[in-house]
Amino acid sequence: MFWPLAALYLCWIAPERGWWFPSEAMSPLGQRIDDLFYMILIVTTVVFIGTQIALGYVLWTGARRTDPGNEETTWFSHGSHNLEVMWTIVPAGILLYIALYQIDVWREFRMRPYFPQEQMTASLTRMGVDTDVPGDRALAEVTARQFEWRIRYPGFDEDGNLLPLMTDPQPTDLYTVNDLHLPAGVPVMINLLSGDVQHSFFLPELRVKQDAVPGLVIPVWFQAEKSQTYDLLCAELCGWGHYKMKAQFVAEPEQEWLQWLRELHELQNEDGVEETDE
Ligand SMILES: [Cu+2]
Repeated sequence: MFWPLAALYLCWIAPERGWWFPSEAMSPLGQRIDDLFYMILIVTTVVFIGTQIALGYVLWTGARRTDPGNEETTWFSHGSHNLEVMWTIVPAGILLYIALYQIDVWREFRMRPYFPQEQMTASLTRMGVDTDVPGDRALAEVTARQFEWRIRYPGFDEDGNLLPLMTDPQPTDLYTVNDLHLPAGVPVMINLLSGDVQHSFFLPELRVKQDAVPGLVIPVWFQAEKSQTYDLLCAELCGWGHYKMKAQFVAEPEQEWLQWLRELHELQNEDGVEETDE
């Protein structure tokens, strides 16, 4: 009796103590993903209590069969067809319900036509990017490799306007390692690649997790609510140095992000030669 009761008590207090998730969800979609987790927690708690009570009942009635005066010392059960049907159909029904219930969150998170394209385009326009150029709206290309995150950003043209990110690397592109910066408060998209084995792009506070698969370019969108630094981790055991793939994701207002990119541009184009007037 102790362990079921302890488990029940922990189930009850874990969410409000913050033991259930790494932190509160820091993105709008993350909050909906948490709601799905809580829904499943309720279902599994009810099922857990039900099966524990059923188990206790069976043990209790089984023990009573050996009372003094009872001829039988053991009670054999050869199964119940009705019970078999019931505990097949009920879980199947619950699984089907969960599958249908989560479909709209899944669609927004993973299916490209349902990405918030208009908001992403509006954000690019505010930052002065020519959005008439066809192509996707990614702000960075993130390549996971053993054992780091290599990040490629678009650079600036000669007039200092931010360029759209191209599929192929450009001479104007800017690079960082383990340091992902993107605008906060708006949906942003990255293209996720792998340079070698399978990795997993994981922003725990934002509830974003997506495998990086060799040979695929996977678009991932998310929205950081607050301007702050978040953890960026690899959630796929990818080799001996897997633990080293801890990086940071800095979310900052659009204009600050632009300014940070300009500084990166200055740094990467600094050749160390002083300019002369000749
Ligand atoms: Cu990895």
